[in-house]
Amino acid sequence: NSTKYQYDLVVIGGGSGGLAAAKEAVELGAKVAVFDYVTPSPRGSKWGLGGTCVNVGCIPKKLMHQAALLGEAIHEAAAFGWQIPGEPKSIINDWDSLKNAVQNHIKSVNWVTRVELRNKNVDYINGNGYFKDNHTVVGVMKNGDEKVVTADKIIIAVGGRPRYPDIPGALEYGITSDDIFSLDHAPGKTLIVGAGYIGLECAGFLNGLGYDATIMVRSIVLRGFDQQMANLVAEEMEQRGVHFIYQAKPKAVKKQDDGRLMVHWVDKNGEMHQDIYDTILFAIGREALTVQLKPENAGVQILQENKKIFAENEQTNVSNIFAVGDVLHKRPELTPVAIHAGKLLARRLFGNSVEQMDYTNVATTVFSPLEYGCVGMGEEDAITHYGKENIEVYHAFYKPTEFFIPQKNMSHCYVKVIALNNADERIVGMHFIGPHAGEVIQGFSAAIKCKLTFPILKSTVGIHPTSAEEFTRVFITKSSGMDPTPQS
Ligand code: FAD
Ligand code: NA7
Repeated sequence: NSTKYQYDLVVIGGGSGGLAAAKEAVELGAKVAVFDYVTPSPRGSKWGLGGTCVNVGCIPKKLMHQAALLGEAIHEAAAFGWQIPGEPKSIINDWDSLKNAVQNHIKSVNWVTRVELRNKNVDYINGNGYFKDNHTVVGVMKNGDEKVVTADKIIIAVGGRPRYPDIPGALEYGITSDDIFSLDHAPGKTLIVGAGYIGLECAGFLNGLGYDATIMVRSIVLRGFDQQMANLVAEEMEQRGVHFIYQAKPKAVKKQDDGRLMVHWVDKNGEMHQDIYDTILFAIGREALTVQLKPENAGVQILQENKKIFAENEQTNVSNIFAVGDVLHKRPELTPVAIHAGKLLARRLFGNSVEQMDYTNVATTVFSPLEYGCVGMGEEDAITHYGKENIEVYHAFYKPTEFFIPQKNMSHCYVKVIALNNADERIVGMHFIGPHAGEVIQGFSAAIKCKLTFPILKSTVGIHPTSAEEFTRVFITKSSGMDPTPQS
């Protein structure tokens, strides 16, 4: 332990990445403090320790997605012989119960997290941290007091918060993912602005819960993802009743006398439109919380374009200051990425490890009503990277067994495998749309790490009857022009 400073390590930000790094460092004998502070959202939402994922991200999102899937299951159950008392409702009766159940789960996680830090002897400081110099962090506490600590090493893990568009009424009347999971009234007819994965997921569960949901798309759906898959996800959502307004930008939000919101928007031809909603949710991307850190006091450089930090091997331009998680430039904004990078960084700093984080081939899933999981490259990226002539795309539409009896729409259940067409036929991308996509794709991401090739995939015996087995059966190449729809 260094004696020059109070702590060996101070972590600013108690979310996925920061907590993982802090817990690992303390296990390795370091003296550690974590600052975590949540500035209330413009609508006043606030939450406890644990960061975005636990409080306003992955966890509440997955729970609301699950609530929506259950609504779907109730309707299907009758086809399987279940007698459901009364008419199945097409809208959730009780938003409050759902919201409270979700919030209670979150509060229990907040509490467990605090206890865990205490048990591990990590000092938790509920203060808004900023740099005084490259070894000193000041935390502004709720009552305005300042707590000053010094540390040998500092990790920035402050994550980000949703952005608002710069249009009249947006900040005043709009909400974001920071508010939806704790909303104290049912959202009603909702406009979701932004067609990234957060926008799609929110629209998907709101529609599944029975609320009228519309997505306003500025350009394309799911930028950065394989566009064929993205469009299949959107088509399926549209068939389930989500409305899409394409090529449009919001211009103003006004509150009417009856409390509802009038949204004005402009289409690609410059024509103005308007409609009335109960809720408007902005999901137009997130902003890293770096400026508030006063990084200039420590000499830490942030990128002008997006306020993120470029940190090769998680080390910033200041040698004793590091960064993990969503604040990192050009790294996937995902919880397991932040956790893994945080752990490995702590092991390098305090445990003589040399293992670096591998940010390639990280699997992810969009929890849209029909889920989309993928690992590796999309078709467009593979073509750009390897050239169209050097890849082969295998694909198939398929029919999940559990969809037959309730006669669910199967037209968007689809798998795609992208492989190199050289000697070893290494697989560079796998894409799956269907039920439980995350569960399906996780194992394949380990296979890709083991350099999975197309012949090995073909020689893998499937598990019948599952949707995942479709990956082992895929044989139709796009270049053959053969019909990829099931022939039986
Ligand atoms: P965070 O978890 O955001 O933690 C940062 C913490 O630092 C916060 O508590 C913040 O309040 C605090 N803080 C900020 N500034 C300061 C300061 N100056 N002083 C003290 N404390 C400060 N990822 C997935 O892998 N799967 C998903 O399904 C998924 N779904 C998501 C759904 C939504 C709606 C959202 C918004 C995100 C989702 N994510 C998902 C992304 C995931 O939540 C993030 O990638 C992850 O939380 C990033 O972790 P982090 O440690 O970088 O930051
Ligand atoms: P993303 O993935 O950055 O997507 C933002 C979406 O919002 C995207 O469809 C954008 O369209 C759209 N957008 C951005 N700015 C505007 C404005 N001003 N008006 C209308 N629409 C806009 O953000 P998410 O919130 O889904 O996710 C945030 C991150 O969390 C994401 O990077 C994940 O990795 C984790 P565009 O395609 O730019 O035209």
